[in-house]
Amino acid sequence: MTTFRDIAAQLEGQAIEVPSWAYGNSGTRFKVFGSAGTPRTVEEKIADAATVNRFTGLAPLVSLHIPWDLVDDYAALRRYAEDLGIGLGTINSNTFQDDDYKLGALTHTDKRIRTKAVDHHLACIDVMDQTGSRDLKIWLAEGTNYPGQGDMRGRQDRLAESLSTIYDRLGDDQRLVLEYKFFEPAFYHTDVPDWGTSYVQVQALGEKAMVCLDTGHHAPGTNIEFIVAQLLRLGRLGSFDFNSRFYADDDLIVGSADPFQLFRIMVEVVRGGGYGPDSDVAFMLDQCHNIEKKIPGQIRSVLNVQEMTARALMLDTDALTKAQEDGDVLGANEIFMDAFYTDVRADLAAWREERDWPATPCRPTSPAATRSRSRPTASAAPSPAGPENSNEDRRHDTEHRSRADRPVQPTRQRSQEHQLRRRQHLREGHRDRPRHR
Ligand code: RM4
Ligand code: MN
Repeated sequence: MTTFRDIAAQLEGQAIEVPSWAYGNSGTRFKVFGSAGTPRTVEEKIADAATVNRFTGLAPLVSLHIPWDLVDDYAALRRYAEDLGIGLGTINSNTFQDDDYKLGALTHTDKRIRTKAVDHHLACIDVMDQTGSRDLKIWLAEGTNYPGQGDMRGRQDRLAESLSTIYDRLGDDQRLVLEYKFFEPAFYHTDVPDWGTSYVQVQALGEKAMVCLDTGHHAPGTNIEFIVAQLLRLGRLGSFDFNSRFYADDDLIVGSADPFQLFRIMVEVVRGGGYGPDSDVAFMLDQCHNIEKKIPGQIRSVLNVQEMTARALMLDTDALTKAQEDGDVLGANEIFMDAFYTDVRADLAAWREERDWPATPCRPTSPAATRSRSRPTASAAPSPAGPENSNEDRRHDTEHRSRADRPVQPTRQRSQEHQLRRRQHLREGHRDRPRHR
């Protein structure tokens, strides 16, 4: 019987990348609800991401979106993030908010527009050179709404050509990850609708091109863990965009709609070598928090991933393999379910407390932690409900004093050193190891 103590060491190096856009205001197409303390600048988004990391020890990288996170000096932004104890992660391109791209970007029939879209990605790689980011993530809002509207085959060919120009610009330690999504904003056909299409496209590019799996981008009932298993088997699972959905792509908190699905995914990740120091898989959140508090929402999210990872690690794989090979259908399923039903929350909370990472999923700060510790920053001091976006200095957009100007009390030395090692490990992309298993 596996106990929490047996697997605790394996949780030590877990890293989940948080998206800068999770901290900004977002909404549905009906309404965007503003919230007090919402970041006004990239720096403030990074500061919020750093708060999530200080409370969880789980989020050492923040992913940026170009042009939403445009700044003049990315080297300075990198130093700013590093001073707050985190690094800059994946760079996300954007070819979905420009009139020119109404009928396509990388797939457009007009060479001028294709070149413009390719150039945007080359500019993103310039940013990566300065931020030290490993991954360029490409999600395309491309497709058609009506049968006959476009030549689907020709669009695939143009996509391949555009991607190959982008790929050629990548540095040795950089990667391209191609995300797929089965519908929206196009509703008849999508140019990269599924893992198979993404796989075919990245396979043609070379070893530095991988598939990005966004958990929200599948039709209801899709067996996502099978896709995880297949992509790991093929050596092409580059990254996750974690989130939850009930119907369409709604970017809700990962592990909230179906924690069992997240567990099943993590089981296949562990099974396929996608977890741990030898893995190159990036675990990212792609979420928005429209009605809930954003920093606690992100904390809840990374802790959900940690919790399901712990449960997946507790699966008794020897017993499971034996039951599978014995043809013991019910026994195998019971072993699987036993791991899922093992409640690790108290063990995890105690484990985090030992590391000065006091967040718990329901109460970002445990009562014990509140009594015994001073908080990392005055502005991040948790209210009874936990750390929030309630910084006085951000309450009014007209007031320009930035929270970033405030001194940040460093995390405990041990945590910081650990984080630095982990960030370096992530950046290096495990260069010396073979990319494929
Ligand atoms: C897409 C996809 C991408 C995200 C855009 C804004 O649905 O999930 O990852 O960057 O939305
Ligand atoms: Mn995504």
